[in-house]
Amino acid sequence: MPANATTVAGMGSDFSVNPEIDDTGEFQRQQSAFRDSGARPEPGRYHLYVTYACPWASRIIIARKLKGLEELLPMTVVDPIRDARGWRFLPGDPDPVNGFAFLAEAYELSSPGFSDRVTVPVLWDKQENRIVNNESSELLRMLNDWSSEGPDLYPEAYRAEIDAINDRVYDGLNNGVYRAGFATTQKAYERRVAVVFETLAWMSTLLQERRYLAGSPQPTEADWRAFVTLVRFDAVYVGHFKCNIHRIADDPVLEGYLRDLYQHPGIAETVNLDHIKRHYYLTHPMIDPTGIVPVGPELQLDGPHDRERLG
Ligand SMILES: N[C@@H](CCC(=O)N[C@@H](CS)C(=O)NCC(=O)O)C(=O)O
Repeated sequence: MPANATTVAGMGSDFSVNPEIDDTGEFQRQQSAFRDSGARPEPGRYHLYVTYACPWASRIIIARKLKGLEELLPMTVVDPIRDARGWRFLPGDPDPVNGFAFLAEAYELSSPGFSDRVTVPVLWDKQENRIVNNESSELLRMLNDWSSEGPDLYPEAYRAEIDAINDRVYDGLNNGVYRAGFATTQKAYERRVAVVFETLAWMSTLLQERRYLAGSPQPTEADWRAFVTLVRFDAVYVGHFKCNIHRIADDPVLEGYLRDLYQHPGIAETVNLDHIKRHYYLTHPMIDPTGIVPVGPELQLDGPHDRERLG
């Protein structure tokens, strides 16, 4: 956590101020605290806490679906709207494991006095009553290893390429849009929005020749990590985070790539644009104090993409 940051995990902190801003107005994401890895669990041992709103959690919802892990790993979806008390469970989807009202209770039980930000996704161990891991990049690999069903999301032959692409996509796109959107100085915003669009331009060039980012015949984790940001881009990041140099829909290559991934079996049902839009527009009062959720845009995610010709 940056030196001058305050915390929101503790109740009563000022929710209208983003605590992860450094002295230059730049957003610095906190490090995930729980980093254990788990072998394939016995059925009933682990539980997943997620939200459809969050791109990091969505990677895990996608991996769980693609790897056929829905029975082994039950999941609970929290309310997409957060206040100063953090993520909370919905009356219609209560916490079946511990009966918690807030996800913060899971953090407190795992690490008494935990005072950093309470984030999703969370992998919970029902046997040991604690969080195993809350870092989506690691959870993605764990879920991939737990099942031979579905595609290998981190195939050996493409690992070096996937790692290099992930690094650039994380900095420039996944976290890049947050750094543009959460910037509190004009300079920091302009610096970060430029990086976002340089990254998109680089991806667009790569994807003119390749159907998927790492050059593999099937989508890998590199594609799903990019997808979760691309699918939120025109609906949220263009307006809410001011990443508005152009839309994804204005770039035929990126739009085709996004549609191709969206139309992959099982993926559309992991995308909940209502939760996504309500989360961003109602949870960041420091950016959008009115809390008005935009009606549009009309997305064409089911439209043609013509990407099969690339292999
Ligand atoms: N490093 C984490 C980041 C997760 C994260 O930042 N999640 C956001 C939602 S998109 C969150 O829960 N934020 C709560 C907060 O900032 O208070 C991961 O990739 O799993």
